[in-house]
Amino acid sequence: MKFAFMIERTLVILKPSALQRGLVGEVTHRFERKGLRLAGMKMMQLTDHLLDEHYAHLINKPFFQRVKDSMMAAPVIACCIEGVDAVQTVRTLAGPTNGRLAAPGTIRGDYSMSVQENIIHTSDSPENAAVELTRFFKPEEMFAYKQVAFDYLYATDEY
Ligand code: IDP
Ligand code: MG
Repeated sequence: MKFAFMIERTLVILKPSALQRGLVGEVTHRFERKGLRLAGMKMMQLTDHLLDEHYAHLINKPFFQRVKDSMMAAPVIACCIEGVDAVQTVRTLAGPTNGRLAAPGTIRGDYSMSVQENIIHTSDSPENAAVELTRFFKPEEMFAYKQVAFDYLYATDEY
């Protein structure tokens, strides 16, 4: 049988805005309830150097330094989240960049009034997810274990 979907891992960062507004539990809860598996989670203080790499695609934007400063204003929680099509599923749960335009029911739509202060980072492709997870996690900080509900989350042709 040819499988159409892949179990993927993606990087989620709960930004300083999530920590300062007390939303860590609420946001994490949404991923758990969806059925995604938490493979890694840690608090860390981001640095200018790490953000130069992480936000390299924004380097010529006028707001580049401001976005980096915002990401360093408090610690963040980095999460490795796994599931079938996890990259796109997590992007869909997050909603578009601008919290004011994000639909209710999405994380940004429910908790953000801002383009910059938009609660979470999510990897935008499986290729970038792999690069970003390597940047933020050591291999031993990402855990493989069987989710007890796995057989009730997917059909056998979905992974
Ligand atoms: P994404 O987080 O939805 O993938 P990106 O375009 O990758 O969006 O931008 C990364 C982050 O940079 C955004 O989440 C947001 O915090 C910030 N950002 C993006 N565009 C703007 C802008 O026009 N003004 C201020 N901040 C921005
Ligand atoms: Mg992005």
